[in-house]
Amino acid sequence: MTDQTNKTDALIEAGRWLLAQGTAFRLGVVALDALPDADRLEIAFAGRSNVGKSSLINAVTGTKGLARTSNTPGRTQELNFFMLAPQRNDGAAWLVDLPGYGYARESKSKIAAWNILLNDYLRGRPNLRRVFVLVDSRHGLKKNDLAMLDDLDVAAVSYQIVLTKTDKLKKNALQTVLEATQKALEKRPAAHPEIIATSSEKGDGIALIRAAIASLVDLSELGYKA
Ligand SMILES: Nc1nc2c(ncn2[C@@H]2O[C@H](COP(=O)(O)OP(=O)(O)OP(=O)(O)O)[C@@H](O)[C@H]2O)c(=O)[nH]1
Ligand SMILES: [Mg+2]
Repeated sequence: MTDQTNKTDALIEAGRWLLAQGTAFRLGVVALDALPDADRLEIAFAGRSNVGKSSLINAVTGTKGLARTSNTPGRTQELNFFMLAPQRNDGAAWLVDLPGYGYARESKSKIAAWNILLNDYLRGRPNLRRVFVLVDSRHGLKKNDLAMLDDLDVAAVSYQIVLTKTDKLKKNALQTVLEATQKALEKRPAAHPEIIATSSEKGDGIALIRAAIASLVDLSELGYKA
């Protein structure tokens, strides 16, 4: 077994342990002055409306119905804060479910207000350690995704692309979208090089998201023994 495999296996186990510590909904925020204190690390889930952000949070935390999901785009209308491992050392991290972008059916003024809130949050949050940017594996990166990546690159906020709904895709098609996405990230300074392919429905890639979260958290502070 190579070192790389060892490391990955250890992280996957750490991720499994960490997310098994539970997650609790704490607050929904519609204005920046209502954000919780930036006193612990934060990991946010961003992406186009209906891409599967809330579903992924439910799959990763193993808690159906923790984040509200819907067939109708525009379900999540607030920044929803979930405390990871709330019983451990006052909580390990914030997981943040963000409203989707690119949803056209709301009023213009409402969309503008969401976008301002979202951008101000992403640019100004000092404890935001990583943004998972979710992209529908059937569609790949769209114009408004690229605009989001531009903003994150400029703000130097580290992000990682997560492909969603891979159960709806043939294997060859997944490889094609992975390669195209990889290429699109090459010159982007704040992009994490690894892309994670997921299906919240089938569970594919969920362990890798947990491992990525665990890689950011100080596990020894939480009482984890590898
Ligand atoms: N087949 C399949 N459907 C999925 C998957 N993940 C999410 N969905 C479906 O996609 C729709 C949108 O899911 P949500 O999790 O609510 O999406 P969201 O990104 O939070 O949407 P907004 O909050 O509106 O921005 C729902 O009908 C989900 O059941 C998946 O892995 N596979
Ligand atoms: Mg949602």
